[in-house]
Amino acid sequence: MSKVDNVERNGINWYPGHMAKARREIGEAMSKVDLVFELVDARCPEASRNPILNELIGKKPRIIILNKADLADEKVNKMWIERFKKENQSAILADSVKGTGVKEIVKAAYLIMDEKLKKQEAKGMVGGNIKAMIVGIPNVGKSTLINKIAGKQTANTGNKPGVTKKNQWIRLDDRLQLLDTPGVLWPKLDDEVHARHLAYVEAIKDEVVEIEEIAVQLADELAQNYKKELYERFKIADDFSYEMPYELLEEIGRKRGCLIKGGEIDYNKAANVLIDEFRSGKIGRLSLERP
Ligand SMILES: Nc1nc2c(ncn2[C@@H]2O[C@H](COP(=O)(O)OP(=O)(O)O)[C@@H](O)[C@H]2O)c(=O)[nH]1
Ligand SMILES: [Mg+2]
Repeated sequence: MSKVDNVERNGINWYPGHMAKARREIGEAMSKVDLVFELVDARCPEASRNPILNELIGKKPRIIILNKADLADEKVNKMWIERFKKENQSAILADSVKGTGVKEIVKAAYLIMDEKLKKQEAKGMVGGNIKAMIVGIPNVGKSTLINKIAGKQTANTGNKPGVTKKNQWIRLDDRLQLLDTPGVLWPKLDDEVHARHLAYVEAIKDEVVEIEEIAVQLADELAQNYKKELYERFKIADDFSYEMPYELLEEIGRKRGCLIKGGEIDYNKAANVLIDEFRSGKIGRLSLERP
């Protein structure tokens, strides 16, 4: 995929001007913080990162938060944590809706900022502060996490680029403060497999993807890694096999009575059923990427 394709596939949300604005605004916000929480989707921690952050973050420490861990495969979650540990990268599993992981986030922040706090103390600064911000692509749960932390609805919703609101600090703990507005990075689409994963988890809006094509690929991908869960959910016979990937979506449609006049399969309906049930975790806890 070319750069132009990237932009076009980003469609309504991400024009080059948006990206430039996001970059600039995150860069500015970055100069006010000591620490960055990089929020990614636990189901696809590779696809949901954008390496542009490496440029913006400079030498500041980061903590990777694998959010929506409740929707991802527990075994695979552990594998990702192990992997980041090996790379000396602090990483935490979180469910921002329930608030699971928030305590660990605070703990990890103190651990990573220990040196800075000690230096502050040595200089006689009592109650020195750590300032942090959340950065991530759309739909990873940035606003949900900020709202959970703040305990009220202060975070921006929607997928506006950059850091759009006037800065306010939310107190996480006596010495830890969080910028109330997240940095919104654009989803990176130059890798085809990653772009697909981003579509499954709705980091790319449904309006700008071919929903039936995406569903055919999702069904096929799940059949490879989570056949049991997929077949059980849609009551597909164990011995069902297919040659062309679309035949699996067809079977899902058949099982769910997604039909149009004349008894033919309504692919669009079947696609929406599969994608909705994947996103809501009804098929099971499913990870799209393993380390
Ligand atoms: N299951 C689950 N859903 C989440 C989690 N965090 C956020 N969500 C949902 O994901 C959607 C996008 O969240 P939002 O905070 O708006 O994402 P943002 O675009 O990064 O700010 C919303 O429907 C949230 O309820 C999580 O940890 N687990
Ligand atoms: Mg948001």
